[in-house]
Amino acid sequence: MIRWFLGLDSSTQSLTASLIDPVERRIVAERSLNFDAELPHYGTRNGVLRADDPTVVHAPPLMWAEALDRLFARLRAEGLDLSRVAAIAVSGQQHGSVYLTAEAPAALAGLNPARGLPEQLRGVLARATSPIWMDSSTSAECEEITHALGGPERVARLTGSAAFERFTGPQIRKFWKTDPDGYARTAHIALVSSFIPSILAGRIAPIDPGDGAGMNLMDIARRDWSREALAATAPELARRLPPIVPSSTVVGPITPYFVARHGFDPAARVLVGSGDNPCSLVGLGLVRAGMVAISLGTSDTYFGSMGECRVSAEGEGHVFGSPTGGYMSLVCFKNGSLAREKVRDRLGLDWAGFSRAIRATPPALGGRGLMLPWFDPEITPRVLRAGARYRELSPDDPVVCRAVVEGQMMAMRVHTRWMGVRPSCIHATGGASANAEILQVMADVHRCPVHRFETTASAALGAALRAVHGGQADRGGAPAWEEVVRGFAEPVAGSRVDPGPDTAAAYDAMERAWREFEAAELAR
Ligand code: ADP
Ligand code: XUL
Repeated sequence: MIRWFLGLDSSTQSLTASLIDPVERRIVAERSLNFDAELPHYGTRNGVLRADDPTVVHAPPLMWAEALDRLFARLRAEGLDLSRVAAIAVSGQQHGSVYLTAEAPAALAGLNPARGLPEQLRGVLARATSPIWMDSSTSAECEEITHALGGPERVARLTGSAAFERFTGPQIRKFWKTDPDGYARTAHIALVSSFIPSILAGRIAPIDPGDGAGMNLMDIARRDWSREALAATAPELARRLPPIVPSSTVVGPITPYFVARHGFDPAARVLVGSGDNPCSLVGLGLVRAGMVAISLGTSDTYFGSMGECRVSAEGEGHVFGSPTGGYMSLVCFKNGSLAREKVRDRLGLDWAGFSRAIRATPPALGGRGLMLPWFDPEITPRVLRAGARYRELSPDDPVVCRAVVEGQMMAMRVHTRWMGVRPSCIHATGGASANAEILQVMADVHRCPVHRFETTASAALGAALRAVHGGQADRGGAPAWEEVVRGFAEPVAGSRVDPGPDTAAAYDAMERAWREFEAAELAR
C-alpha cells in the first residue's frame, strides 16, 4: 500500500488539507474549510474578530482546533482512508500566538475521543483569543523592545527583522503589560503553527526556525532563542516557550484521539509546524539558494532562498529560517496589482491593451522616463506620502504601462540586493503572472529565466512535502529536497521566459538613473 502524506495549512480564513502520494507524485486531495461559512458560531468575519480599536485583530484558537475535526471528518466522508497517512506537517499563518495554562500538557495528552476538541481545550486557554498577523496595536512595545536592544538595525541583525507590530514578541509584551494576571496564568506560549501540532501529537510542540523567526525573539544566525531579546520582551519568558528545533523534526506519533475519531494509523508521525511563507517556499519548489518566487497579487511579494544568513541593514523585508535548512527572505511591495490597475484604468485600457502598450515601447523606455509606483503608502522602501512619481513622463502617455512594471521590477532588483544572491530563476505566481508581457519585463530586469507557476495552495502543498522529508528523515534516510519536490512543485510546462538578448545594458543604465530618482524622492 502506498503511504500518503498530509499537509495542513491553518491560514487566516480557512484550514486547507493537501494529501499527497509521493510515489505516483500526485495530489490525492486538496480540500479547504472556510471558517466564517462552516464555523459561524465563532462569529468571525474573514476569519478574524475585530475590536472597537481598528488596530486590534484577534482570532479564536478553539475555531482552529474545531476545524481539524471538521476537515478530517469531511475527508473520511469522501472515502479517503486516513490510516494511509504516514506523516503530517502543519503550516500556520505566521506571528499569531496562543496562550496556554499549566494544565495544557495534561489536557492535550488525555484528549477523549468521545468529546469534541473545543470543550476539552477551552479550560486550558490563558487568553480566550489570539492576536494574529493583522494586529497592529503594538507600536509602543516595538519601540520599547527596539530601544532595549539598541536600535532597529541591531534588532534586524539579531532577529532577522526590525520590530514589527504583528510579530509575536511585541504582542507578548503587550499582553504582559495589559493583562499581567493573564500572563502569570500562561505557562506555555504557542504559535498557530505549534498549537495545531500540539493538538495532533497530544503534547506541547516545539517551534521551527521558519516561524520562530517571525517573533523578534529568535537569534536568526544561531536559530535559537535570544536571551537578550527575551529579556527585552517580558519577564520569565524563556520558561514559557518551547525549544526551537529543525523543521524536519518529528514531534511524536499522532495522539490516540485522532486514531479513534478519524481512523489515523497510531504510528502516523506529526512534524514540527512552520509558517505559511516558509512552507510556500517549499511548495513553490524553491529548495536551492538563488531560487526566487515573485507573487504578483494584490501586493507583490518577493520570496528568495538564501544559503547563508544575511540581513538588510535598512530593515528591508524579513529573514526567516527555510524549512530546507538555509534561509529565506520575504520582501513585500504594497503597490502591486492595484498600481498596475490604476495605470490601466487611467489610460482606459483592458489587460490586452496594457500588454500591447508594453510591446510597443522599448526596454527601459529607451532611456527616457521613470516612474515610482507609490499610489498607496509603500512598505519597501518605506514611503508614507502616497502618490505615484513621474520623471520626464506624462501619466496619460501609454508608455506608463511599461514604466509602472519596470519601476516595480527595478524596485525588487534594488531592494533585494542585500541578500547577496543573484536570482538564478524566478517562479512567478499570482493573478498578474498570467500576463506574458509582465513576465518578459521581469526576466529582462532580473536577468534570469522566469517560469509561471499555477498553485492555489502552495503552503499546504509545501507542508505535505515537508511531511515527506521529515517522515523519511526520521527513518534514517533524508531524501534530497530536489527529489522531494520533483513532480509536485513544478512550473507550467512551456512557460519559460528568457531575458531578451540585448536588454542588460539598458537596465544597468536605468538602474543608475532610477536609484538617483528614488533617492531624491525619498529625501523630499
Ligand atoms: P490576491 O491573491 O492577492 O488577492 P491574485 O493573485 O488573485 O490576488 O491577483 C489578482 C490580481 O491579478 C488582480 O488584482 C489583477 O490586477 C491581476 N490580473 C489578473 N489578470 C491579469 C492580467 N492579464 N494582467 C495583469 N494583471 C492581471
Ligand atoms: C508574513 C505575514 C503574513 C502571514 C499571512 O510576515 O504576516 O504573510 O503569514 O498568513
